Amino acid sequence: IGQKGVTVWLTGLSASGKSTIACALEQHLLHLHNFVYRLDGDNIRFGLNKDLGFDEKSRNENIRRIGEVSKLFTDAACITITAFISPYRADRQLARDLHKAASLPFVEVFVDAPLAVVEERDPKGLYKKARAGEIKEFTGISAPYEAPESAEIHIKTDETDVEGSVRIITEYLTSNGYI
Ligand code: GGZ
Repeated sequence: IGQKGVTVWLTGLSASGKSTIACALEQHLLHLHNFVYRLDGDNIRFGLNKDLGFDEKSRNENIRRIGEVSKLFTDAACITITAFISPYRADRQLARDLHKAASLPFVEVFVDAPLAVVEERDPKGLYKKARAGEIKEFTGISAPYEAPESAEIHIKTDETDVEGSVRIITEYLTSNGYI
């Protein structure tokens, strides 16, 4: 097989579109006959990381473990797509450094939507609950989101649809020789 691995690290607020883009990207790359694995809350926060909550230390550890796991998948020549808020710059940098130390490529994708937009979307009613104080330390409301300053890819999901987002990421992966 010719495929080399790459980690595609999506970061952004809750309801910014990370999971939707990750699923669509996974499908697209599978159709192109790539090995792909997607890490998200469903297979990580309910399994490996079910001991972790949403305080700052727990999020640090959540992202540290996800960085290590994505490194392993990518080392196994997989296209690894991660979809976590990963709100702290230092945590994303640590995940990037882990890959760098293993000479594995890491592509950070800022899935960007203004707070007003994600709060309006509020598909699970979490922002409403956070505003009411029913959820503590909610990202964007009562916990920080440190936006990337030099992500490889920046997608504004209030201006770009899912297909457009998948195209932007796929073109980046193609032009850099990852797929
Ligand atoms: C942010 C929270 C919180 C708090 C529960 N803050 O939109 P969702 O529901 O389906 O995705 C969010 C998910 C965030 O988990 P991550 O592992 O991506 O977070 S981090 O990278 O910061 O560790 C949201 C839900 O969990 N959720 N409580 N307080 N999001």
